[in-house]
Amino acid sequence: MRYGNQLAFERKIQGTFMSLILMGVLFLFSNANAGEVTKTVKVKLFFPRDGTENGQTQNGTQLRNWYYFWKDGNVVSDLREFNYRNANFYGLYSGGVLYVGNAAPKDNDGPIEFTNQYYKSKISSGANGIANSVAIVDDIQIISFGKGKPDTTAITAGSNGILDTTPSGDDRINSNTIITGANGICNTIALGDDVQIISINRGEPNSIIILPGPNDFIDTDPNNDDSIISGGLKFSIGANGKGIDCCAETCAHEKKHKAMHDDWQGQPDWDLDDVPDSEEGKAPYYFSPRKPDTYNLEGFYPGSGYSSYGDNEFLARVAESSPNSTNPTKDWSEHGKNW
Ligand SMILES: [Ca+2]
Ligand SMILES: [Ca+2]
Ligand SMILES: [Ca+2]
Ligand SMILES: [Ca+2]
Repeated sequence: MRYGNQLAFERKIQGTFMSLILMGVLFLFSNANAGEVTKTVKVKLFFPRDGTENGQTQNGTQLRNWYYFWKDGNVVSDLREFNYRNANFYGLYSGGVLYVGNAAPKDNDGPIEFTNQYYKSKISSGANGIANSVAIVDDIQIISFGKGKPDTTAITAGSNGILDTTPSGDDRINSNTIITGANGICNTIALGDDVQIISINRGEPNSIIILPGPNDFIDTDPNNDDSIISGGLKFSIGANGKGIDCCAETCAHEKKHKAMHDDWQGQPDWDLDDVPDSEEGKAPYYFSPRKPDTYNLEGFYPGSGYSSYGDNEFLARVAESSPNSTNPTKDWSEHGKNW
């Protein structure tokens, strides 16, 4: 069995490379030399996803095969609106232009669960048990700054069952224990075999010191070892597509950034997170009108810059779950849908 000579085969492949990519399957005929048997060979050719064999450029940048063929063949429909940038990001919306980068054809990193930091949250006194934060806006301070939770157990009697310690400051005795008194701070050192439950000059750890107030959002930034106790509103957002699916999700994400910009530009935006005041503070996500990164995306992606526009980024990630159309039958990338 022969398939013609190798050189002719290679030339034929080169000449039909483009149509192979677009059609995926082509019937090649060997050269019918005298005395040879003519055979029909069905060939599938795939392109290296991240290579530049397509030979095309855009603004002087060599195009990766995935971008060129998936756009040219309408394999990822949104790509027609995107430029390519040779950078290690998924996508970018900048200066009115949509870009896909070198991560777009790879693996998406979602879904990821994020927790609302401020809606119906509270602030706790932390390990030192002392309120180190002062409530602002309409937040309600239920334990005064510098104090702890009043009248909590500071010292117990120990194994002899007898309280050997005399209370100091505003601490006082309550049924064979010493309690922290009105200031909520332990002012007494245990004597004998008495047990020091709360360290001297501290309060009961992790006491609630500030409530969110009428607007339902914690507006105060916790200080020192104080911390926010979330109200528990969580969402799992983003998507996990690979190849053309990841690319389509990336496009949906960046187009959402663009749509939000186009729809909302010029509207009042107190916290400058590119989500206008009119869109914050409401169901289902309850973004804080005064915090730009309600779900702490920066905490998951340190150094990302999401601290300044995490709420806008959150909505772009939500959009990844609703990408526009792809055509998997025309994905002839290596390791792609037809591999
Ligand atoms: Ca504290
Ligand atoms: Ca509040
Ligand atoms: Ca805002
Ligand atoms: Ca916000």
